[in-house]
Amino acid sequence: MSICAFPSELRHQALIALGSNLGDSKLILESALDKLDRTLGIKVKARSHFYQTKAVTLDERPQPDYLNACAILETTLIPAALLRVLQQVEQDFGRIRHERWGARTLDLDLLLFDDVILQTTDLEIPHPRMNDRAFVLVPLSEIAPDWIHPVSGQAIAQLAEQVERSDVKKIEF
Ligand code: A4P
Ligand code: MG
Repeated sequence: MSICAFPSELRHQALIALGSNLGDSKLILESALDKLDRTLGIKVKARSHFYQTKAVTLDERPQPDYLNACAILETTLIPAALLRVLQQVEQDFGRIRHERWGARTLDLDLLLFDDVILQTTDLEIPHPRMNDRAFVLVPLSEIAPDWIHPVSGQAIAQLAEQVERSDVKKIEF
């Protein structure tokens, strides 16, 4: 008998972050959301505006601004399977992993999954850096302000109030 902590027939809610700072970022983010919505076992229930954000980098080398957004997914997939789909979509849009935090056509991060807390070699939920990042929390608070972060116990709207947001600008397309 196999034991599965996430029965696949149940619908789960997942929050994801999208980022791009190479290529036609607006087209890439819109197409990625379309592709996810057409994937078996995934529906995009809500998406934020797009935001132009200053790149957060590991060193002093300049990078183009990012376009960032967040989305709520409804899914029958377990977290590991959802991560594999996100990574496949990144690759479909030409993501090449050169260096950590390097410029990229598409980055898809799994932020939260129901109220799951999970740490494996490939996947950590909640995303470990989300609470420090205005480029995540500002779009996320548009679509999921009342979602409670299962580790900090704070709502997304509260977390968003605690970050400096001057480098995050809403884009009206
Ligand atoms: N991984 C573990 N947990 C997760 C998760 N919850 N979601 C693993 C997604 N991936 C997760 O990711 C590295 C590994 O993390 C994966 O193999 C996966 O198994 P990656 O996408 O290959 O590399 P990365 O994105 O360069 O590294 P990292 O550390 O995930 O970077 P972040 O935290 O995603 O930050 N500035 C602005 N303004 N906007 C941005 O979007 N993004 C980054 C990347 C840096 N600066 C930015 C932005
Ligand atoms: Mg990433």
